[in-house]
Amino acid sequence: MGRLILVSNRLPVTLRRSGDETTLVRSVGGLVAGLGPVHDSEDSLWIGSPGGEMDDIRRKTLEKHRLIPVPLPREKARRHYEGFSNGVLWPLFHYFLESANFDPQDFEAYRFVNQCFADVIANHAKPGDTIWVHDYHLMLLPSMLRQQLPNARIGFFLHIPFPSSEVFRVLPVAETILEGLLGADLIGVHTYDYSRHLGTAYRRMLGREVDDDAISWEGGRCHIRVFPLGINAAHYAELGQSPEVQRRLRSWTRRVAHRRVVLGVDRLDYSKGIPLRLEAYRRLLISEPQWRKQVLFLQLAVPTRSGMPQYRRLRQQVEQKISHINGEFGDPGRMPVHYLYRSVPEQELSALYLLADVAMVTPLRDGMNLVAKEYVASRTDNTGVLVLSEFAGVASELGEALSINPWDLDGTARTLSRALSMDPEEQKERMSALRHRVLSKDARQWSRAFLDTLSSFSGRSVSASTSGSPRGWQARLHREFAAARRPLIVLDYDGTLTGFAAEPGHAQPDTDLLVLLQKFSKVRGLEVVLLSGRDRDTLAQWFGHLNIHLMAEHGFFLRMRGKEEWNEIASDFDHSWLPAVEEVMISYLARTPGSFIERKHSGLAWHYRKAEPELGRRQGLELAHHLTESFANRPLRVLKGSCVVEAHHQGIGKGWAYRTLLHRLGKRDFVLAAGDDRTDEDMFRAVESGVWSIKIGAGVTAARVRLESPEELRTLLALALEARSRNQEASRTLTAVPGPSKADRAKSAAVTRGSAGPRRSRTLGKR
Ligand code: GDG
Repeated sequence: MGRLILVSNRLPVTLRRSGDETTLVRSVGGLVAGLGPVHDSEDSLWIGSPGGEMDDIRRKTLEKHRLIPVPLPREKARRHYEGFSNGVLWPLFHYFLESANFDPQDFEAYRFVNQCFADVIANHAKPGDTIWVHDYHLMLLPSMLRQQLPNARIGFFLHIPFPSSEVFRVLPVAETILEGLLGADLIGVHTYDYSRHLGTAYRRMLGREVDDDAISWEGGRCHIRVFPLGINAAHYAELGQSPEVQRRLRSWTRRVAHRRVVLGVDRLDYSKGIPLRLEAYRRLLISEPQWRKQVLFLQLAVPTRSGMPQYRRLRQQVEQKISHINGEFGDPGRMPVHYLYRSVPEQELSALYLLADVAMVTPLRDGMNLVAKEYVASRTDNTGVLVLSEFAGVASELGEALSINPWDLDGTARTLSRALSMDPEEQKERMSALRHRVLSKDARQWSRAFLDTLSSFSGRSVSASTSGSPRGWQARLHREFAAARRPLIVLDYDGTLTGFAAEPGHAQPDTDLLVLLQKFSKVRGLEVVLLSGRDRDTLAQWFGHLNIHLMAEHGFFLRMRGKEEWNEIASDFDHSWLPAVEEVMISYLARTPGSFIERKHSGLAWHYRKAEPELGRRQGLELAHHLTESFANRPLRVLKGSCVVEAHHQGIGKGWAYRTLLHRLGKRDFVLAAGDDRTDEDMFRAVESGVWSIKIGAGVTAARVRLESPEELRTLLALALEARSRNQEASRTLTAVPGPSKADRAKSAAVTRGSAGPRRSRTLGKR
């Protein structure tokens, strides 16, 4: 088992130096609250910038706690943190479009810092380690890491919202950010909305298909999943009972002198909605004056990003608002708002959670918000009311809270009044339901769920050619091919032997491919079949001069090598549904600019790869649904491929074609079958064990092995050919040495009979 490498922009501590002594103080914030317990209990390293000067003593102190600093030049670090991360991504992702100030130099620093992280991580990572990158400061890092560590297991978690793609696309470097994330095997977010937004951004901005919540790209598959962060709820419940917290609670209870307490706890950030919350409270005091002497609003605001002008302005604004309210409604010794601008120890926070009759968690936007969960976890006696903004990620989990829209000031004031007057029965009912939810999923479960999912995906998304022992299977395949007497090679064309072109007609074979196929066509005993979804004319035009078999329209037509005519493999199909399906497709053509229909003898295909991606995808889904439902009683099969919806006769498919082919060609002692998309999966499922079924590209597959690209397949084929000619050369010169042993031949022949047999075959050339 490898180690876990946690990566965040800042290390979770601040170093304090007094005299000779260096101590660590844990930082405050949601990310540290979520990951701290993971680091405490795992064999992990945590890599991040130390946020200050570094020397040997500091470095050693950090290393004792398994913390690895990433040294950053000061100006780059400032532009990365204040400039791009918190000056652009933070406001934009929280829907403060006008506060986002994009400066290309800041983005350059962002890129630079992400690269510094990649270099430090690459120096520390060992094979088998899991790298888990956190948050918006490091969104280019997954792909940078993938370049340096192609086989690494890489996860990414975004702690803040991912906005609607309509907002995200405002960002001039939005595409680069999306590309930067693709290097991760798994991207985690807090809510379904964020995952949907992210998927839409990939579709609309990069034109990527998002299939089964995953994006396939040239180097692998990147999954998007929802993992709502939890807290260590048992800890909060216990902490509240400790003598220290109880002492602090008594002291506060004396100070509030029988008033009801409304609590706000936030980093002093504009996303948290503190000024509007205060204004709503003010409106309550105006509209329901009886509360003026009975309520204390206690706002704990933790200093954050105080170097940035926006945050300094926010502080002024909040403090002015508070003095305004206190001036308007306060008496000496009895102010309606009590304000703490500092970070307090955990015991103090716990005492405040216990003290508060009402907690107001009213952000304008928040990725999750852990304060809401901490308040709930602390209320072991099921009293207290949570007032919660509908714009916090946590709102999707905590339905029993009193929900508010923070912009609706009067509505919020009314809800606050309702919270203050709620009878104990209703409080108990709501709070116990909330507690049940918060206690059922803690931070440990969250990290477990993420890491388990990551390990289940990263195995599949790494291609077989780069995982395990790549040379192992390829060398074995070559040996078996070299020794086979009656080999068969079945190849799909588009996406398998060549890449995709925007126009199907533009994907003609290049000379290299034709030369390669020509060489194969001359190998004695070998049968080569091109099994494609394309029509007869195209295949005949491109490959008709080669001495190989051609199968068109997924095997509906067969042209045996050396022959001119095509045969319909089965002629008793009912085609009467074709005109009606075509009519439906024409209606989709009309409302989807850029789409087109391909007419084949055995069916129809509606392509949308040139349409606006999101529109094409939606129409494609709708068309597939429409055809499946409307023609349920007809013998047709609807297939949704990559930017295409196909309707063809039921029963026709590459699996069926493969079986028919074997029947015609007779038993084979070696079979290689390669393809890249869903139609080829039919064939992969139909082949016997022992067959070399090869999936080209990413995605879940039934094939035995995987290669990344058509180029890799071509290389594999060329080397197989070489191995075979070497073998024949050797058997000519070493006439005294017998051919493959009887036993080997028997094993090889078993391939097409459905028995795996031992995979290794001996060859003359290798002896
Ligand atoms: C980001 C996202 C997401 C606060 N004051 C003190 C103190 N805290 C602790 C709280 C809580 C944490 O800080 C704040 O977490 P939040 O989740 O509320 O907010 P962010 O810092 O903005 O966190 C957020 C989070 O990441 C996790 O993914 O939920 O949406 O914005 O744990 O208890 N802790 C101490 N003293 C304080 O004065 N000790």
